[in-house]
Amino acid sequence: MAVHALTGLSMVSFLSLGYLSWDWVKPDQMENEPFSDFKGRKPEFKPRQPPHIIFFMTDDQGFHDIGYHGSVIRTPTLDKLAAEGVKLENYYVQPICTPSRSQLITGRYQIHTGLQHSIIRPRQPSCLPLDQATLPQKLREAGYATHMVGKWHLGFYKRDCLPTRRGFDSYFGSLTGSVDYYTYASCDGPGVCGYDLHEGEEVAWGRGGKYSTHLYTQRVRKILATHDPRKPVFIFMSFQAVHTPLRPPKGYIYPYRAMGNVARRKYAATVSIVDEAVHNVTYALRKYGYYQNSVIVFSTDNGGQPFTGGSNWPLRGRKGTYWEGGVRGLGFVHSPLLRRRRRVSRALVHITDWYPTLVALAGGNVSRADGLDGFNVWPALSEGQESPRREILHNIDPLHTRAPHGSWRDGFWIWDTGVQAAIRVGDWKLLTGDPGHGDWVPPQMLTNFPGNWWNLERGTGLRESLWLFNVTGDPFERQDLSRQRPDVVRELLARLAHHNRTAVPVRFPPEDPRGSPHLNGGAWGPWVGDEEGEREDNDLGRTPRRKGWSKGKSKKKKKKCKICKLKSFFRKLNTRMMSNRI
Ligand SMILES: *[C@@H]1O[C@H](CO)[C@@H](O)[C@H](O)[C@H]1NC(C)=O
Ligand SMILES: *[C@@H]1O[C@H](CO)[C@@H](O)[C@H](O)[C@H]1NC(C)=O
Ligand SMILES: *[C@@H]1O[C@H](CO)[C@@H](O)[C@H](O)[C@H]1NC(C)=O
Ligand SMILES: *[C@@H]1O[C@H](CO)[C@@H](O)[C@H](O)[C@H]1NC(C)=O
Ligand SMILES: [Ca+2]
Repeated sequence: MAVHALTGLSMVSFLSLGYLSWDWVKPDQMENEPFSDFKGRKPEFKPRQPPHIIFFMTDDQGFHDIGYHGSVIRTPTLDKLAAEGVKLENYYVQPICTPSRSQLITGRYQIHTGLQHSIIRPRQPSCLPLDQATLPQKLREAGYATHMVGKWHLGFYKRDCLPTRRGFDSYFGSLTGSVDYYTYASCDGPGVCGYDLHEGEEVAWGRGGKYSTHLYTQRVRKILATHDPRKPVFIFMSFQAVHTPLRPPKGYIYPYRAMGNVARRKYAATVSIVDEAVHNVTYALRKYGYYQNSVIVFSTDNGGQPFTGGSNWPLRGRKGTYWEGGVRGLGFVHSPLLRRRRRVSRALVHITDWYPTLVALAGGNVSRADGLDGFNVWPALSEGQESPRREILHNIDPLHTRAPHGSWRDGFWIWDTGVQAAIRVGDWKLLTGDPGHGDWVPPQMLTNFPGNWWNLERGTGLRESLWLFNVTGDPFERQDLSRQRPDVVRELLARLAHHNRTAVPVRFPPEDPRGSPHLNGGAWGPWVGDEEGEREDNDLGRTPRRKGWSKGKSKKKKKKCKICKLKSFFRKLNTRMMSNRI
């Protein structure tokens, strides 16, 4: 009882500090104000030459972890780019890595790719289905050079799954979900560690040692310096930051030394390095003549993890949950090609929308026949038109542990509320099953955070299996309206049932011990041969083969020495590093 009183009290004091106001969304910046000077113009805007597209994605950056959302974290570059562009303030991503990335790159919901459940684990023989066309493939068809730098996390058990086989001309980065920022070691349980830095389809031995945000920035700069700006380029810069394990260089921590909370301090520094990276890349865009004809998109992949310094305040929940804190994304578009700049957009936008939006912008070909779940939102972003999107299926995960209190009866015999699912229709959001911890974690001012706070809030209020919110009026999900509005509940349950009828079976194969790095030269990489892979997947389309994954004998000797050093390093690895792999 005392515990709850304390919680309530703290909440009240945070409320009175004004944290709950959306004060960064000024009413005069709203998109639906009348703009007479644009009336009667052709809605589509086609630049003479397709624009260069730079897509920045951060990993686990929380809603409250950017300067313009009132954060203590300093992000001057991101704030400026966003202020000059269009801030997306009704923008949604998926709650964890693989799902968000799969939806970005296919324009489809997970129920249509089989990736409904969890992430792809390093030893799982699974990857983004090969019969799905990808965003870079489409841009390549439209004449783009396509480059990816950074985190993949869409599977790699065979060569055909690698980024260079899924539409990217070049790739430099890590294939698994979480690596060390300097050593590029990635662990999948105690003792199952391997090197994970790749150049194209080869292990990039000897290229580690440098902090990844700097390393990746250097790579993007090099691409921009060597590419001919007269040919359109797509660069997907997929930061490893700001995922754990947080080890920012000391110099970047210094400005945050006054922060009592150590996790938050390191996290803040990590975000600031991303800000600097975006500054450097934008500088290179200008210097090498890309900027005037470029579209820059910035997006997080999922909500923040308060346990390790992230913050989604004042939203409910965190990374890995279907509460707004897990799925409401940070994002903005910056481009000289935007027709109406310096705006906050409240248009409903989802991560699946980038695929059709960017392909259309590139002059490429997307048709209804492609079966996309995304919409072309460029007119909404660029001109403030209404979003064509009315609904978002956040997910249906039939493998997630059943909510103990859920039943078909609670779902009016329309839906089994034991199943984890969430959907947004207009203002309404409905959640069923176990959406994950639904706590509101305030900014980490407490030195001993998360300790005390976490224990107070955790696991409370999960007796239910169905919630309904007017997320437009109540973005913090404080007022469950499911009892007042059974009519709306039934409607949304029917939408879930409708979507469920289009779902493909979940792919979540058991781990394959052959995937262990110690059986593959000390590195993570494809372990299933092409022939075997073909037998397994002969129902799926494939892209043409290229020169293979190098296991050439000539290289073995050189590798071995590196492996000895790495192996001894892996033995010393702290196992705590593995606690946050998603
Ligand atoms: C940005 O560029 C400056 C100047 O070249 C350099 O010192 C800094 O390390 C770069 N930062 C990143 C994150 O790449
Ligand atoms: C677009 O793709 C469809 C099939 O995917 C094809 O029939 C059509 O000819 C293509 N259009 C253009 C302009 O390439
Ligand atoms: C979703 O569809 C599957 C396959 O058709 C079915 O077995 C399952 O019962 C459906 N789930 C719900 C909650 O309706
Ligand atoms: C949701 O709340 C907003 C703000 O209070 C209100 O304007 C809107 O009409 C509500 N939507 C529905 C469907 O009731
Ligand atoms: Ca993530």
